[in-house]
Amino acid sequence: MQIIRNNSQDPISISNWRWACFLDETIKAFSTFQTRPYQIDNDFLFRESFFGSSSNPKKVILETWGLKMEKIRQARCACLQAGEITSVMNLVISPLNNYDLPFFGADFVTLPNGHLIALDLQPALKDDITHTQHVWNKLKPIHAHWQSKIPSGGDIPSDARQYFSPAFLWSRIPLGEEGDNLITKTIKPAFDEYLNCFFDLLRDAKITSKERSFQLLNGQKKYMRYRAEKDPARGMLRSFFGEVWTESYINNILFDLK
Ligand code: DBV
Repeated sequence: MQIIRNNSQDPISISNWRWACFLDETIKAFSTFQTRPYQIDNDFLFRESFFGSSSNPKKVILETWGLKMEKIRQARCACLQAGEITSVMNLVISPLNNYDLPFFGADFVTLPNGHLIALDLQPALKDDITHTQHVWNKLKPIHAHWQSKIPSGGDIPSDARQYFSPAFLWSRIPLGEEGDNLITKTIKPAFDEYLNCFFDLLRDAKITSKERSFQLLNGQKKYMRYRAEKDPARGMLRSFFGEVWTESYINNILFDLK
């Protein structure tokens, strides 16, 4: 059945997409606000392809959800399912630069070798206490509670550290029942608390001075440039959808603040 998505707020319709309840929670959190679709070409709203051997081709589907609203420049989610196992949710909520707010970043990735969980309220200005203190005071105790229940994710690329807060929830979890339980009983409630924390900050955020908004814009652009250059999914997306489409997707949709 041909899936037609005409705008970024149309529901995601990937059957057996592992992370559906996380995006549903995000959509519910936005439902109390006036939101509008984010302009995304059809080529990136829905994309389907096949991979694997010609005798036994497997389907890969990618759909992009998105919106914008007062205080939020772009909220978008890359939703991918490739075959039975590989399942990705890459969610980034980007505030407008005239509010002293962090990015909401969730990178949930299931690959044949396990689940990767990266969740954070990521600073645009990490070394600026005005930008970080009101966030970390709230988030650190939440992080301490949930990180203690899951295995560590191990090292992260050193040049990426400046884009994560001290409350970065980071884990690598094995596939299988044990992993499924951890995702349901620990990752989901943790995600809900990080999301609530972000929306509390969003409601309280007051518009900043012009001078401050320039500082925030520079920090946001640095983050976006880093993520576009170092996107760990580049190889995978190119293998599924080709180089041209992938570079346009990464630079003009996912990390489009240059
Ligand atoms: N990561 C993305 C987008 C994805 C995506 C847009 C559409 O930014 C998926 C998909 N992330 C993805 C995949 C992997 C990772 C890894 C497929 C696994 C790569 C592999 O193991 O083959 C958080 N994502 C990671 C890693 C981290 C993050 C730390 C592991 C290290 C790595 O492989 O690089 N969030 C991610 C990240 C930053 C961030 C790298 C950087 C600032 O904010």
